[in-house]
Amino acid sequence: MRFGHFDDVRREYVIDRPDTPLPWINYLGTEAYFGIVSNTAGGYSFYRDARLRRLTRYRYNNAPFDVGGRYLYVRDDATGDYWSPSWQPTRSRLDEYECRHGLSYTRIASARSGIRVETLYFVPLGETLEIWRARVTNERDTAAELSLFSSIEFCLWDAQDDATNFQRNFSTGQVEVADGVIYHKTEYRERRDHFAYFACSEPLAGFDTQRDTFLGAYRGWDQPAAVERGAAFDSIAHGWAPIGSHHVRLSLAPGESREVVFVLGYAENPQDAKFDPPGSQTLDKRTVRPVIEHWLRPETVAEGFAELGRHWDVLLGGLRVTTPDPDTDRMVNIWNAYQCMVTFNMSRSASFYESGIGRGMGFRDSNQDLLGFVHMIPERARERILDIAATQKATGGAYHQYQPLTKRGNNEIGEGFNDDPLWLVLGVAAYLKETGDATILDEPVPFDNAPGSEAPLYEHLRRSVRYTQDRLGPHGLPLIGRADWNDCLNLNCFSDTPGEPFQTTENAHGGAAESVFIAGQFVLAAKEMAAIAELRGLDAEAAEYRSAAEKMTGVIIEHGWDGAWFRRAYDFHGRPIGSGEDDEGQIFIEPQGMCVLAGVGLDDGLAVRALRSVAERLATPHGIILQQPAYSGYRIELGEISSYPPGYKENAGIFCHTNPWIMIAEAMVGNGDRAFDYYRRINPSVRETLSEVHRCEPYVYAQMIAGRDAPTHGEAKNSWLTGTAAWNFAAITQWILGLRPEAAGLRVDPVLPADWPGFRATRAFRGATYEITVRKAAGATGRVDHLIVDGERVDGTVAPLAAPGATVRVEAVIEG
Ligand code: BGC
Ligand code: IFM
Repeated sequence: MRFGHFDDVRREYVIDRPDTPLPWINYLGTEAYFGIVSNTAGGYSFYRDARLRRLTRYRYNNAPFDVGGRYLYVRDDATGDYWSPSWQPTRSRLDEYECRHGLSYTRIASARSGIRVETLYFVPLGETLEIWRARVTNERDTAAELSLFSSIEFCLWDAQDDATNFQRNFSTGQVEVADGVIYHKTEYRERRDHFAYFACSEPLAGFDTQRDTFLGAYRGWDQPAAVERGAAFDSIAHGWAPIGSHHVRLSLAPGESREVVFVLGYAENPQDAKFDPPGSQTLDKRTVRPVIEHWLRPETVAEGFAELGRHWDVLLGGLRVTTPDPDTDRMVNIWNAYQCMVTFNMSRSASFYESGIGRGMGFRDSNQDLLGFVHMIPERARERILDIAATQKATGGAYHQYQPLTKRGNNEIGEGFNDDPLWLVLGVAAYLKETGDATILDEPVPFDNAPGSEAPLYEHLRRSVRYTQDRLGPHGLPLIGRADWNDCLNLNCFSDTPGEPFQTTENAHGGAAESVFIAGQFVLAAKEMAAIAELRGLDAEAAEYRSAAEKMTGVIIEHGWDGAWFRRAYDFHGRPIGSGEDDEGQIFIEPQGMCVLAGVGLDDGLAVRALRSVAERLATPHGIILQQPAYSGYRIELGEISSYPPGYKENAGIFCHTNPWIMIAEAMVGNGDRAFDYYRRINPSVRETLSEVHRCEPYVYAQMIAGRDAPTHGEAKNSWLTGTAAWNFAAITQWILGLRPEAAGLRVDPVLPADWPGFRATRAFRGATYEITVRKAAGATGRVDHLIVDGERVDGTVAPLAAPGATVRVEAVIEG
């Protein structure tokens, strides 16, 4: 069952009924000002940091699930009938409804009783504000006397404090209303540096800024008193809950349309601003007034919106594919790339499942996100890498997260996830291959942001590798510390006394438990380091990295192989995890993926054997499960993984992030059919027809799909902010389609499904444009042997670097 359809030409997903199984959301903003918007206009906005600069208030885990947002109300002043054109919050019957989620904009259109309202929400490039453009049309054959009310609820900036510190918050809210603009100036009294504003292009019939006046006592957003009576109260908030609401009256002749523009924005005064007379609490509006006036003009809005579209043309234009599979094309060309940009901007901070409070930018996550967006915005990838590296400690260790506004490591969560440092190597390697910009390696970067501690980025990478080498456990495998990629595999948790709270053993090396996953990741990272060292002419060092990779490969084969698959880890007591020796958690997906990616077992058949075990034991029609059998009860020595009921999250859920590792591994062993089959099983566009089961948005990946042990097998959760986006993008574009950026050029080495006749692609790379055609004989399952580059034969599969601006034609044929 579907709740909408894809409009690939307009790059939109069109939702045609408001009651989707879950709110289906989109993101506004591309640079510094961001918003989340659902298909019924729910959501909130923030400037840079969803925790520290939250503009509008949103209550998570609400009932209904999604209430609070960018709401308009229309009132027929002749009858008193009123409704929300976005359905929520009044949920009145609508004669028509359509929500189009596009690239950084959302358009919600609906009609009731002959009044059509179409609202476009977007953030113009280069601005710290959002536009709501409401087009109200009278489709009746009589005149309509209407009222239009806007509404938002201001958050008192720090969203964590806003949600908890009511004894203070109920007395701090302050607003100012001047020339029809509502200013939210809580905190201005003390800091004088930031405020929000909410403006409207029409003359106001009234306004409200006090929530309880606008709504009325004991009423919610579905039934505001001001809307019901058809007149605002002109309330001025003092403490309690400041809101912004404009009241506009519209007289529309039959067939007449009117555009009303609302602008919600964030402003910062210059550091040295001394605008106010001392002691005055009046906002200085000189810098924002011209901005507001500019954006309230419909022509400016139209141009700003067109510019946003052009921005996306450029971003997405760098890689376009035409394959025999429309679901692949749609995801690669539009939605997967878009999701990669959103995860770049948000990391794991703000979605409808990540509160924007709990988690900042993840060290591990942000490095992996690079894989998905580096080709679109290499300059920002560079900046991101340097920000991340600056949070690294001198030991090579990494804070697990950092706050985007301060760019400082988060002390509350701290460090000790022992995979973290190695992701920096893999992120930088991806950047280097895409851009060829080796200068980044010489950039001075501090440790833990401490002034004076700067060392070249290359030194940070060295320390990342050394961090693992300095922390090896009893079998010579890397110590896992608090956890590795699997946050919930907490193997240093134990209690000697049953019934007592568990402790985390923190000795100098972070416990004794070891990770085969980190071992695989180390092999991969050490090989990347060897290549980077060679790039710098450090051949001896490169050789050391290669031999370290080889040695670790040996350790994996000796202690990490369980007979038919790679083991997952050893617990604190030295017992194998992910082994046939246990009756639960016998096989985990992560080491099968990561070890094969690193090349372990490729020559001796272990890789193929491990992948066969994955197919036999972990693959389901809804994707590949993280581990089997699920843990039936809590096991203190495994930690959080066993806290989930079977089938959810890390306890045998389909953790989508890991599936592309297996797709890549299958491609590496030359199995195109299976790689692509796995790709399709979790491809959201393919799953669109199962929307009543999948429940999350059909245009983006979710973190998890319930595994076969769950009663809701196939149900997705936690959409949008997941490493799944970047890794699937890498799996399909770099491994199945085989277009891999490398130091020497663009590799074209696809591993395709047998029944494909080939595909075409356009790939921007190092300033040149590669027009690629791959043809394949029917049923052939082999690999490309040589390329024809601009008419000349090139042995192997690397199309050499070309002059910037050049167009390079690459042809490849798979014959056997
Ligand atoms: C959280 C878990 C969660 C995991 C993955 C951890 O940091 O504690 O609840 O499952 O991250 O999202
Ligand atoms: O690897 C983690 C990621 O950093 C956050 N989400 C869950 C993953 C698996 O635990």
